[in-house]
Amino acid sequence: MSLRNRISPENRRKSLKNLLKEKDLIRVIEAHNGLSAIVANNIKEKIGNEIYEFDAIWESSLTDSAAKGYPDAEIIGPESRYETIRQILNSSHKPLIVDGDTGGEATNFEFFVRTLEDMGVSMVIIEDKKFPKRNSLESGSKQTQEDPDVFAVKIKRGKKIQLSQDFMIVARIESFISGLGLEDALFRAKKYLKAGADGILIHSKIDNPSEIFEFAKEYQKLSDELGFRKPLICVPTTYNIITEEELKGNGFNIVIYANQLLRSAHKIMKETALKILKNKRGFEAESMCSPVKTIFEDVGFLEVKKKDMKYTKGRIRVIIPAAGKDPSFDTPKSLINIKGKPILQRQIETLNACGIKDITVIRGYMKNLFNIDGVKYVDNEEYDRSHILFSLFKAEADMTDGFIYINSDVLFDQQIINNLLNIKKDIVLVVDNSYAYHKHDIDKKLDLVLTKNKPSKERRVLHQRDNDIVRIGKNIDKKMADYEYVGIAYFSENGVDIVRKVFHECKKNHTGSFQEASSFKKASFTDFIQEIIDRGFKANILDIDKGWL
Ligand code: SPV
Ligand code: MG
Repeated sequence: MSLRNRISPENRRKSLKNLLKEKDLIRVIEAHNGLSAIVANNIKEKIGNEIYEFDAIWESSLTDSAAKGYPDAEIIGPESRYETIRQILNSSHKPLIVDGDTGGEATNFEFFVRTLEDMGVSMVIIEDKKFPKRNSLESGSKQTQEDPDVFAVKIKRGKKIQLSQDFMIVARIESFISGLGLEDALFRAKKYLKAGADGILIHSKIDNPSEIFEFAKEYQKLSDELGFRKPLICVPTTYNIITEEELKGNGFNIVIYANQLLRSAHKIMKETALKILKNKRGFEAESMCSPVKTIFEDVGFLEVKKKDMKYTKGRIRVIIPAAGKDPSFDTPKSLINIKGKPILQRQIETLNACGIKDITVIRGYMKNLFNIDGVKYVDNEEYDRSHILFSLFKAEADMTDGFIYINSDVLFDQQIINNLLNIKKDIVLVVDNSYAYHKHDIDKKLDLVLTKNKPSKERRVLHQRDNDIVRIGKNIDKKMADYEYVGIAYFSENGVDIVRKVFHECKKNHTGSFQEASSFKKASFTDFIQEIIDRGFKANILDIDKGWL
């Protein structure tokens, strides 16, 4: 089943009538399951300036039965046929014509019509044989035609029971198959059309089109006599030499290629099995097979994979702004070696260990030194005139499904990232209050945080998850502050909507100093969070106790 070919039953049902109005000849191919329907639906060929494709699909009794390993003799019951029909409908958007065999007894046919109509089938074709019929193509098989009056009543009752105007019931005449000939075929055609049939399928199993052409000529005369002309259909399996142009020229409106997909699959299946047997391995058979990837592509498995990647938490992207120049160092801070490895390398390894592979690094100052693999680089050419917020938004395209923000100079444990991903909040900043125990030794200006609820005095009560930030910045009094911001934050998909909205509004309208920064362009990440809070959005905390540097 493919989720690509979506069409409502109503729209699909009426599409065949619309096509009949637009085109002289409708080209129909058989399908017997979901996969063959995908092929029938999608196959296209450009010839000259025109794209050729099949207009509709035929759900054949021969191929449905054969695909299930049964003879075509009305052995497969309606429920089994509905299952095949469902597979075809689920895998295509084209109109479907169902081979209704004899339609069974008239009451059975009424139920069949209603079900097909509801499913979105456009047309059912029933053949005027006695139940249970035998396939028409095998010479010498018993072919008993139904009494034309009994068959006409079946058509009448089917037409009466259908609900929509779009559904069509076509009568298939088997007089050439049973040996009764042209006269009988025309007699029946008149009766069935008068009973309300929406078209006639004239069947033949000889190897040339003479029978159907003779019928077509007389069919035109009959139509003139009746004052209306309903579509004329044929199934050129045995007289396959005939071209579509010739059929059109002889007045045919629909051509059904009734069994070729099943027969070709069957042939190549046998050859493939034989190749494997002979060679005692699969290698020699490979060129006869579709690559697994092509099957995955056709049945929509690659889309499943894509969605898994998109919606799985492990696929969250990390953005690390690393463009700035710290006056205390002569290389980008990201690339400073800690015990023989650059900080960025260590960050990547920890994130990879958490299952996070999508990492964007924004570089600016000495950007050519960034040659660590496994990340995507985005550049901030204005790194010396801007600050972290400006850099961060250079990676705006990567924020879409939510992201984790990480400062370029912070090292952290895997556990912090795992805990962060488990918080169901839109904006979360990782904070630590252990700085309080050594704040007197620190003279650096820290990013401090005031929260709505105070940290617990009991140091074992960690990971406060429902606590909002009230203030954040470097100018908060150390004695008053509740936490230090660690340099790691999480934004959900909603959180991204918020930050995008606030950023673009400020970028457009803000003038002068911005929170603790001299201008919006020079804003730090914490200035931006304070702006978000001031605008009434919530920024939560993840309270940790060490595990970072
Ligand atoms: C089918 O495809 O099942 C048909 C056409 O009914 S034929 O096999 O030629 O009878
Ligand atoms: Mg059939």
